[in-house]
Amino acid sequence: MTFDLFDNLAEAAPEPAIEPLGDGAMVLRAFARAREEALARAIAAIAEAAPFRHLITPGGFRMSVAMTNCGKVGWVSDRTGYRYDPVDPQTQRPWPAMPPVFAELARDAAARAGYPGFAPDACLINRYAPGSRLSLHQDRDELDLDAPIVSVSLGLPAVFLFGGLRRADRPARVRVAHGDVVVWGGPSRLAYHGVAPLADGDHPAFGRARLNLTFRKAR
Ligand code: MD6
Ligand code: FE
Repeated sequence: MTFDLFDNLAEAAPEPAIEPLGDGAMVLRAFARAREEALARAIAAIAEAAPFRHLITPGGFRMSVAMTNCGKVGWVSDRTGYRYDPVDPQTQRPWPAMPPVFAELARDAAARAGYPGFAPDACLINRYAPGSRLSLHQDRDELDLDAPIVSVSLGLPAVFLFGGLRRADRPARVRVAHGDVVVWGGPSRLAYHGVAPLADGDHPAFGRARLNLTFRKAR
């Protein structure tokens, strides 16, 4: 047995499992793939109870991304501002509970990225149709900025925009595909980020859509 064999195997690996994105931020390629069917079923059940809707920004614009939530609190926007709300303003009921497969995936991805013990209390579910986009923003409505954010991409691939701590910092463009998980914390926790307009396509499991789950510790 020679060590050359191991060198060759390492070189043949398709791509690194962890791709650094910035200080404290990384992409775990295909990390959610093994749980894709359970995730798809759970999303459908949540959307039955708390339908996807296009929120209005405080400035009065209708968001092109459709959103819903699960967990103890949900992220909502209206003319009065952004907030985490324990009640879905559309149904006047509590948000659906976070399914175990969601919480376990988020915990495992965070641990893999170096953030053990992540216990999210909120999951925002974004649905993108071709052309939908999310402009550069910071996630700063959470009380606990020590906890990371875990972001799961499903369905059509997208270009994730990852900037710096100032809005004017030119963002990197990172392709995120079905099953990829972005973990985001520490010095990057308040980095500006967004999603470029979704290109059209047809995904075998999700059709003409991208779904994104963002897990947070909001309270
Ligand atoms: C999206 N994601 O990927 C929107 N926020 O559809 C986010 O806004 C986001 O992916 C914080 C950390 C990771 C994210
Ligand atoms: Fe965000």
